[in-house]
Amino acid sequence: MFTARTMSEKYEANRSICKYVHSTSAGHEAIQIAAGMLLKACDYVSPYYRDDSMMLAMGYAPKTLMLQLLAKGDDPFSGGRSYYCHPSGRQPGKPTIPHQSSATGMQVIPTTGMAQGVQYLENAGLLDSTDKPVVLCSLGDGSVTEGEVSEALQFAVLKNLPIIYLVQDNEWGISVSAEEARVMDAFEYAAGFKGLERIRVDGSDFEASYHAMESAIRYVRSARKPVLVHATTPLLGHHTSGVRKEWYRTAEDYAKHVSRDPLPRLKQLLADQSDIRLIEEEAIIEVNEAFEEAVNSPDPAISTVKGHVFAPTPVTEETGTRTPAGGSKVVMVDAALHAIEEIMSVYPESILFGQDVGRRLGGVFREAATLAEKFGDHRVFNTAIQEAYIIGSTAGLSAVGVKPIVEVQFADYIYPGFNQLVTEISKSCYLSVGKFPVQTLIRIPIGAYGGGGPYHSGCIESTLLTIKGIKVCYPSNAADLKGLMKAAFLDPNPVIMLEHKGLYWSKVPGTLEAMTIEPSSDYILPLGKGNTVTSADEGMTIVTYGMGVYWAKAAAAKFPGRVEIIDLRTLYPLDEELVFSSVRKLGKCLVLTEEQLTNSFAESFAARISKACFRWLDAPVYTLGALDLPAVPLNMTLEKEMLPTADKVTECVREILEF
Ligand SMILES: Cc1ncc(C[n+]2csc(CCOP(=O)(O)OP(=O)(O)O)c2C)c(N)n1
Repeated sequence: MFTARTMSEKYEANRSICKYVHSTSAGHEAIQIAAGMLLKACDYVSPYYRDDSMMLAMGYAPKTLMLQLLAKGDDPFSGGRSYYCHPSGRQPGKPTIPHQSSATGMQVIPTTGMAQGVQYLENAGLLDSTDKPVVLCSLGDGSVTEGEVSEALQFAVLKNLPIIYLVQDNEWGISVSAEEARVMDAFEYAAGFKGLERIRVDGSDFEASYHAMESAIRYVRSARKPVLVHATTPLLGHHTSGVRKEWYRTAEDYAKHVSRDPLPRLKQLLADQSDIRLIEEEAIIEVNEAFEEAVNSPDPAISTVKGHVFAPTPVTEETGTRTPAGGSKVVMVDAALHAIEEIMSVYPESILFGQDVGRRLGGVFREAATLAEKFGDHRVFNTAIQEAYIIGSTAGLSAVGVKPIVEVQFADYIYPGFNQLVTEISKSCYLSVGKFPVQTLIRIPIGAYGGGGPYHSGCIESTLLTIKGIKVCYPSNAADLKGLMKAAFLDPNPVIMLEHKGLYWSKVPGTLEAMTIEPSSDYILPLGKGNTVTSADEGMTIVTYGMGVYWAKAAAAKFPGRVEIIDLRTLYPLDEELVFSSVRKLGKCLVLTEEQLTNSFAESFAARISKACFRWLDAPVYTLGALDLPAVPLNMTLEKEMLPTADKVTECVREILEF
């Protein structure tokens, strides 16, 4: 405790050196040290940004923490990419810590996902630990009021997950006081989650904290059920080095907190037993030396800046049999279903969940039908309407070694889960310098057809493609979907599979070719390889994907031999070379999308094509997409008016060819 406090004071005394924003545990030490001491190497923990005492108690050296404080190259957590006390680690002999973001409360879903993963592995006999792991999720009281926290708590009690939620309540959320933010504290709030055991403790009293954490951890380790520990603590430091306490706290408030300082209390407790002065002197020497070494440690090499956006994927070549002799045709929805079935029969660590994908319905498009019967309800199951949990939990599942496949029911409903995708999943690999890539496969039915209406027909690819650190597939036929699904599953990174509902059954006129001979179970199609659907020696290129492929084919039929169609199949990574070489050959190009056009992926790619192919172009690079409306209208005539059609594409192609 004294070491932690000395570190905090050292940082404060050296503000010009400690220039990156940081928070310290000053005031919170007792409960954090108790928690850190009691965790075992088999456990999992998400410390929050104020948990440096917990880190010390788990055995991390002051210097290790200081390397991150100063954003140094040797910072083992993030290589100088993230703030103080944003750890991540898989160190032998210590609990596993997945990537920690700065977003308050957002770690609660991924951390609950870890407990879900532990439970799955344990029940499936796949856990490689003789001890029963527990998961600890640490957070401040100000974060408990966030919506996503309730999704996680609900899931934890529903499934009886082995997790301890440790809420450190200092009654402040920066300058927002407890009275301003809530009518109940975390302990009272937890009472609403049936089955969540609760413990209230004075988190500034080390003995009481130790006993509380010990009983919480013992309970979770044996009962395999969740518990919430509500620890009251004073806040003795600043909110962060950048948001100073004197800006928003009164002298009376601060004095009240100081009167509950855990350090003098612990000293009093140990007065007869230890030579406290000696311990303190040693701590001061250690902190000073560590600080000096950390200060003198080199900054990260500039060349590291682009590293670890993704973990390397083992799938780089197209392999297996795409068109088996004597094979039969399959519609896209069944190709997807069969791909998942084949994956799940080979990988016992794979699970599938989402709304309505369980036994009763097997997906609202029957895209998961029969899977629960085949693999059991523990591997294929329904969730509540919790897109944040469905997406965000996969970060935790992946961290413990489960391979999740999840589904968002309609593309329009990605948004409640979007935060987890951006905040937690996309950044995990980069900010943990490759230690925690998130292996997740997120299936999302997408697109419009025949009166699907608003909220059920939207496209989201441009929004997704603004996120760095995820991959996005958008296949247009059954064989591609099946092959890409396999590659996506084997990819150690987050992959989103956009599955066009209008192509699922080839019922939309002109989309029969979305049905293909079903590839063999060994067929794998790597991400990032486009397909030349029709070739031409003169004329123009249409670059498209998804439903656009069928509009393009219908239009191309009117200009035989003059239109080369490239189906991108994957939007990130993108087969730019295939596109550029086609456009350089033909000199004219249309980028066609189902999305509203302005500021879309299509527009941005068109600009890149213009730049890369400028000297070969005989016309501007055209784009065609939907009208810029906020939603796809329900009425089918209006829908048709909004979206591209084969006729609209034909007109555009004529104009380009005549240019
Ligand atoms: C989602 C999100 N919104 C806002 C912030 C900015 N912010 C950082 S810390 C903080 C207060 C958090 O309070 P609490 O959870 O009680 O933790 P404490 O800092 O008091 O220990 C806020 C609003 C953030 N990091 N994340």
